[in-house]
Amino acid sequence: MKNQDVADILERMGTLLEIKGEIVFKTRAYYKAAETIAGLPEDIETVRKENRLTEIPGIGKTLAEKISQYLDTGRMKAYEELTKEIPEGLLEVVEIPSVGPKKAKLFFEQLKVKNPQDLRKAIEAGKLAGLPGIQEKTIENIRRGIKIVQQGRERMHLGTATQVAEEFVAALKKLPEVNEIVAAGSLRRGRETVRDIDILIDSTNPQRVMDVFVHLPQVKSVNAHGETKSSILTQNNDQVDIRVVEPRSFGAALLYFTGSKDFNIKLRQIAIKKEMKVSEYGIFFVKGGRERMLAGKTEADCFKALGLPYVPPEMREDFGAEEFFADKNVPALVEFKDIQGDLHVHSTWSDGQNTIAEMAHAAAAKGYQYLALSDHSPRLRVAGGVTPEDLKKKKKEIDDLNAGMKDFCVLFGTEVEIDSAGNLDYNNTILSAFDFVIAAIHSGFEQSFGQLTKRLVKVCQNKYVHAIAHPTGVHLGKREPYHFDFQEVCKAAVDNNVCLEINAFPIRLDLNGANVYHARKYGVKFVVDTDAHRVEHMDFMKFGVTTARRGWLTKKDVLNTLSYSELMKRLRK
Ligand code: DGT
Ligand code: CA
Repeated sequence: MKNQDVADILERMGTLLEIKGEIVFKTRAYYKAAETIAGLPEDIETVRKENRLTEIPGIGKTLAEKISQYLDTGRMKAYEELTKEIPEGLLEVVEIPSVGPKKAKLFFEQLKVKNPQDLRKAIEAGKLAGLPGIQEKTIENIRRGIKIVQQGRERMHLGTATQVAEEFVAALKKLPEVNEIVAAGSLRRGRETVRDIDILIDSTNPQRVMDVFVHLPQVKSVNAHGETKSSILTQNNDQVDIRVVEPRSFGAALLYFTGSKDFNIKLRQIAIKKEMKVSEYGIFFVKGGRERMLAGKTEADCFKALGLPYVPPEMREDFGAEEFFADKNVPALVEFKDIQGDLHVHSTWSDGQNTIAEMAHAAAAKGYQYLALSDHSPRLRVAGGVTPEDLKKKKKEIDDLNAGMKDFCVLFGTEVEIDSAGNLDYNNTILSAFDFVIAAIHSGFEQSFGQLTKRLVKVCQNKYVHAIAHPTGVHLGKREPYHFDFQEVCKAAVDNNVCLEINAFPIRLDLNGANVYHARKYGVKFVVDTDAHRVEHMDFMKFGVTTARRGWLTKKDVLNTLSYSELMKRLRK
């Protein structure tokens, strides 16, 4: 399907036109078309073949011609013409936090900035100071933004890493020479971002595995092609390393290459005390310069040989390690199968792409018992928040739908905006009508530490609020978390019976594993939600569960592991 490719080029076209200074009407048309095509439930090429492009809302004759040209030739003439005028590198400038199209236009026109490197140089040379509307603080924010983007480029989201790894694992698994194959490293630990993918293989014919690997179609360049180790870059510049090991060492190698480095160091310290040695080849008993192999075939054998219980990969981080090695207690971590529903998804009532019915049927098909349609409130204008009048219609739609569904219930929810003073966007009468209220900050991130803390504490004290959405506001690789007193907010959440969200959307993963680990110690309870804006996004739940496990959560720490009836009892505060 080329839907996403078409959406991407239209989106880029819109941005370039915006930098050029085109009227909003025109740029908006490109953005809108991009969004519609990205969410199109059928293949755009089929639509094109059947001459139905102009039947797509927002696609007129001219746009349809451009799309057809792109589908036929892989190029769009209008786009290429435009990039002669407005350099493509500006698309990256726009992506830098605190920049956006208006400032990109200003820097391009006044300073001939054509890409992020130019912008960095201009900042270093002090050229931004004095430009209209550019304060000292703006320059500082842009400088930080450039750094965040750079770091973001060095690390993939867990979502991307999972997808890339799955492709390589599937391709290599087909080889009869491959016995076992596992993606290790930070990906196996479920870390929020991943620098490179480390794949471990048990095979009797390493040479053949290496040869097939470096010639896979996903490979753009080969960094190393050895007898048992190879490293490549994908077409998207993601690094994938593979290693072939002997069956008798597979478990030890998996343990070693899963890491984390800190966890490995702690294991080694334990081993030394027991006159043992841990390496990627096995666990050895060491005495008088002689070594005897104790374990290595499986990870479980290795832990056992060290006198330790099996530690799930998600727990092998530096946070929590002290606690684990002190009392060697491994809690029964929450599992994907424990999740009974999703409490934060959107529909066409706000900025979602699917109707309530489409979302509900997809959730029911996953085996969930419930789904809360938590659409935005009006204050978030870009997301088309639901007005109080429309809420009545939305409620009616939900009631009608529920009447026709068996063993499944749609909850009437909202993701309500928190204003700069910590007040909510709906009044208490309206709020009291919802089954589920999750409160969220989408603006005013620049407030002081004290203000943000007060704002979040105040929200916890509102008796209609059940949870706080994406509590730190982080956008991985794009925006840093906002700063507030985490402990203070956790305490307020516990005191007022408010959950903190683990938002499973891969660019968020907010709270992250470390946050969750600490919040749990303060007694916080959690909801794990996907923030889905269309049906497929509900698959992100697995990343949320991984994050919950990284924070050592058990089933009872997570609200949406409750059955429908237990959940409803808990929601009536
Ligand atoms: P990443 O790739 O930065 O997201 O994180 P990891 O954890 O995948 O790190 P990576 O790819 O450098 O190495 C994979 C694993 O190999 C790592 O988690 C632990 C192990 N490892 C790598 N270098 C060392 C080392 O110098 N000492 C020890 N003990 N273990 C190491
Ligand atoms: Ca890695």
